[in-house]
Amino acid sequence: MKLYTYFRSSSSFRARIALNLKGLSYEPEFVHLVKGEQRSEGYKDINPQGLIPALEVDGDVLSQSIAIIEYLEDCYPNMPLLPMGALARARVRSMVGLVTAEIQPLNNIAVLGYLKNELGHEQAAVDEWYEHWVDRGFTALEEMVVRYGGKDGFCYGGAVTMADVFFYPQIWNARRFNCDVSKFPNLLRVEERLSKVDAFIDASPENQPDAE
Ligand SMILES: N[C@@H](CCC(=O)N[C@@H](CS)C(=O)NCC(=O)O)C(=O)O
Repeated sequence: MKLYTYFRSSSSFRARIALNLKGLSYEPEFVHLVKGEQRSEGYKDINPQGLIPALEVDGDVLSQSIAIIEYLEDCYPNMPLLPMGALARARVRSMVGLVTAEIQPLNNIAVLGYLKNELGHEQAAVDEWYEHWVDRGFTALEEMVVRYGGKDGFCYGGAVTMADVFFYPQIWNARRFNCDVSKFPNLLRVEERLSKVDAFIDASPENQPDAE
């Protein structure tokens, strides 16, 4: 398997964690987002959306981190990332949706660039925008973790799930943008717990070969 990735991309970070948790080796192919390599014709042949991650499997290419990780879950059910039971699975997917639909798309590199370059906002306003959507999403996620997180320090129940796989890169990114995450004690507890899991450590941006 080949993963198109960039060390700081939170969506690629999700895919790296899932691959690691399932014990799958992959060949990384680096796409430098700041240099705009995702918009090159060569890369758009691979993923017409011009976004990473993309996962190449036996000549086929998958895009969108949820689809990639659900594919891994279907093909490699060892170390399941979804709990048993329809309700439990739906709750985990709610947390995944909160991150993937309500936070990350509003704060990705293209959106921030558009606010600054096309709409002419100052960097301070762009930073405020970023923190606003993190704050709103994390306020809700904090409450969900209180309700469903159990005592072991994971987002849902007593083991790592897809909710953790999607949450961890988002808080890493929030810290990078200097958001105040101190007001989310339960999220901090989950972050602390996950920061001790090898699959998360090995997938972290600072441990990638393309880290700068
Ligand atoms: N919904 C997509 C989001 C992918 C995404 O936004 N990727 C970012 C990096 S985290 C990207 O490639 N940005 C490049 C750009 O916007 O030009 C997923 O979950 O895979």
